Amino acid sequence: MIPARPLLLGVLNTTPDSFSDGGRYLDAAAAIAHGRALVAQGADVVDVGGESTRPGADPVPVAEELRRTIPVVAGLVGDGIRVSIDTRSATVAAEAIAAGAGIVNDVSGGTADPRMLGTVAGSAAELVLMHSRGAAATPPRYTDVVAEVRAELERRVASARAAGIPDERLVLDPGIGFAKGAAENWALLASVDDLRIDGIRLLVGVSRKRFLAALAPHGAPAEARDLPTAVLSALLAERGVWGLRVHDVAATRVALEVVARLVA
Ligand code: PMM
Repeated sequence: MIPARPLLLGVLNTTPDSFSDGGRYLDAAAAIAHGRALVAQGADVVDVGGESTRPGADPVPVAEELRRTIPVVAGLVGDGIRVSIDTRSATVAAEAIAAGAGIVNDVSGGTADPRMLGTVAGSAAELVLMHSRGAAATPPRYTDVVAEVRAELERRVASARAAGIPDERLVLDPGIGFAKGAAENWALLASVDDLRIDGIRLLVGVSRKRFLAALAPHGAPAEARDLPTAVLSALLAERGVWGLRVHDVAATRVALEVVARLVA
C-alpha cells in the first residue's frame, strides 16, 4: 500500500529562547503572521509552543505560557487553520482546546502534569505522546534504545487508554533529541517501523536538531540543518509516518512531492 503523504506540522515557537527561532515571534501579531506563512508554504497544522524544551531552559509560569500562546491559537483558528498546542501543562492545553486547538502535543508524554490525560480525555482533542526521560543532568544510558523507547511508549499508551482516550485520538513520537544522543537518534530513525504500537499514528520531529549539525558545515546556523531535515522527511514519508514536525515547511513539502511522484 502506498502511504498517504504525512501531515506537516509547522513549528511556531512563541518563546524568547528556543534554539532556532526563539525571540522571533514573541509578539502575537508576528506569530500569527508566521503561522499563516507556514500554511501558505504547505503546513497542514501549526504547532504553537510557548515554553522552550531546550535542556536547561528556564521554566515558564503557566500565566506567561498562556499569554504567549492563547491569542496566537485563537488568531490562527479564526483563520480556519488547524492548530496543535505544544505544552506540558493541562491548564494551557485546556485553554488552547477552548480556543480551538485540535491537537495537544505533550513532550512529556502526559507525565509532567497529572491532569493532562484527564483534560484531553474530556475533550475531542488528539494527543501526541512524545518519549522523553525528563531533565536528567547526564544523558540516560540505553542498552537497546529502540526496545526501551518502545516499552516506555507502551506505558504512555496504557495510561492514556486508562484515562479514557481512544487509540484513534493518540499519536506517538520517539522524541528525537530528548534524552538521546546522535547514535540513539539515528537508531530510532532507522527502526521507526518497530515503534509502531497497535497501529497508532507516528509523528517524528528531527527538524534542525543538534544531531544534524554533523551534516552541515562547521559552525553553520541552524537553517543549514534544513537540507538533512528534508531528506529525512522524504525517507520517513516512505516508511509511512503520519506526521512530521518541521521549521522549514517549504523544503519538506518539496521533499514530499518527490516521494509522491516516485511512488505514484
Ligand atoms: N521537538 C521539540 C519541541 N516539541 N514535539 C514533538 N511532538 N516532537 C518533537 O520532536 C519536538 C516537539 C524541540 O524542537 P524546537 O525547539 O525546534 O521546537
